[in-house]
Amino acid sequence: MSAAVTKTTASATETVEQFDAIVIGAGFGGMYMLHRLRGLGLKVRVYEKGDGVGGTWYWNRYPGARCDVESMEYSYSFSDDLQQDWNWPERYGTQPEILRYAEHVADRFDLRRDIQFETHIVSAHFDPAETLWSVTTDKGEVATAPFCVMAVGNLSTPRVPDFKGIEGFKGNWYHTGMWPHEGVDFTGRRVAVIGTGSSGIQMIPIIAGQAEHLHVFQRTANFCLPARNMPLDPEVERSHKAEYPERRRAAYDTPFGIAGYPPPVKSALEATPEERERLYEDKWQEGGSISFLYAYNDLLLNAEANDTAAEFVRAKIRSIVKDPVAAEVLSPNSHPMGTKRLCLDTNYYETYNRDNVTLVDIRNATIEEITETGLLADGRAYEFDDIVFATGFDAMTGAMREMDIQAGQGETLVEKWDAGPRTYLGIMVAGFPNMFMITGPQSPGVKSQMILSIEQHADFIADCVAHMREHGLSRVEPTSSAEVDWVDHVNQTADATLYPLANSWYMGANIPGKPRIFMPYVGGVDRFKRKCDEVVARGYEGFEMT
Ligand code: N01
Repeated sequence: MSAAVTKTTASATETVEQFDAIVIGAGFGGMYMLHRLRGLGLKVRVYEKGDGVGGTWYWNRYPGARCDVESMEYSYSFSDDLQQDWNWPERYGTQPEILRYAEHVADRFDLRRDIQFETHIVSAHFDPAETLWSVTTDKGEVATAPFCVMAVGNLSTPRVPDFKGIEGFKGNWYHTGMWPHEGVDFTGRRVAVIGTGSSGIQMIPIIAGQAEHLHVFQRTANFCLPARNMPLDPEVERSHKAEYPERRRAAYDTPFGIAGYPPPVKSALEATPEERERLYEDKWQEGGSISFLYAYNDLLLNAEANDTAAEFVRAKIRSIVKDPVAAEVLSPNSHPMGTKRLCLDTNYYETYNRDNVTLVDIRNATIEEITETGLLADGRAYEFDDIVFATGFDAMTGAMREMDIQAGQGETLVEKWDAGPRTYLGIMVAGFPNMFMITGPQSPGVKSQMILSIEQHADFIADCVAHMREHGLSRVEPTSSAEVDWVDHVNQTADATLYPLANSWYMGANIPGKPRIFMPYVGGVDRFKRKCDEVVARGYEGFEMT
């Protein structure tokens, strides 16, 4: 049911649009949520900041942007016709291909008619008396609905560090997560890239091929594995498609939500050095990160085991990069391998053998300021035409913390999450009834094949809404004790691994002042899905429905 009512307040007459559900964000999460809720007969409005669908793949248009999950996996499973019809040309999808896919899905399922583009939600307030969420847009429009779903993305709040002097820079500057739609040609230009995470590592080889000179400012060396991208073999595609439904089901029984990799059964420390070398070499040649992390069962649990893999990669770097000083700087030694997101590269280390590329080690120095003509780091002035910030995102909680979210007289979400996110299953927050999150903090989202987790969460949410409607219930909220238990479980699970040892965005460590707490659930998609299924089987255990 939907309607528009006109309210007269002291200051103005405002039209309030009414829906059954409001979804914020039209990336892969918001699109599928819309499809599911509409399937229940609900009148849904999706609000999207961009002027098109696709979320991450709409914004991150930097050169070389490509998914690090294989294209046959990184796609929706909810429609077999869709997955059979769509053809991915390469092993890993490029940003333009994935965006085309998102647009195709939007058209194929007629999603656009319920999406309001170029609209940023600034606040979401819950009225307990009416059991209604009321959202306000940046244009001052107001809409209400009993249910509100945050499909705002985990890496959707780009972070440009507040470098002194940035406003005075006379050249151009860019952030990977806000890339100009028309693209950027760096031919013949003097360019700086700041940051060597997944985004930086993908773009550096391409910018190096265009620029007159490229300086890369590296604060922390990352572990990169070869992607080994290639055209998708038609036979691989055919056999994968023939088994799609079974493969998708099997993916839910794996930690990362990707089937087809036999789970490791042995510790790295049980293998001889020669055995390990052979296995790591095979994985290196195969390309991709899952296969490598699956070499042994304790690479993310035991520091000594991890170091065998880390040393293998460091030796590879030394063998590829000709300048021994640069090789040393590029060799990660401040965190266990895999505790920051592993990067997949194409010619990344080789790029440092080019004459027009200079690596600047800022591990023990900061970028002091951006000047009119470049930047000052470690007391030295550098001059550039263009500066590219590949400095990442206020991850996992950034987009929701930017919004004014409150429910009645209680804490705002920002206050509630002051010491780090607290959720039940990464799907709901106690004290915020009828507000759901897709792949929120404390879910396995970012540690899994995202689209699979998105579908699982959106299905959980849609099924919950359907259950409530069927039983005449209007309000759902996790109990405080279920939330406390889940937060404890998420923390204990992370603490049993090496993950908290890295200063990663998983820990909030890239944002000054952000609480340091490991935010994703690393118990695996398999355990998480089982837990969610049990919760439902036990009548939505841990949720209070009235
Ligand atoms: O961001 P990041 P990203 N001065 O946070 C450095 C996904 N993704 O956009 O490590 C100097 O990883 C920072 O240094 P440090 C993927 O999940 C996926 O690259 O904090 N340097 C780091 O080197 C990924 O993990 C794909 O010491 C500063 C870099 O900037 C996530 O998005 C592709 C700095 C930021 O790295 C984020 O990746 C791209 C400062 N003040 C992204 N501040 C694929 O699917 C930050 N840095 C392949």
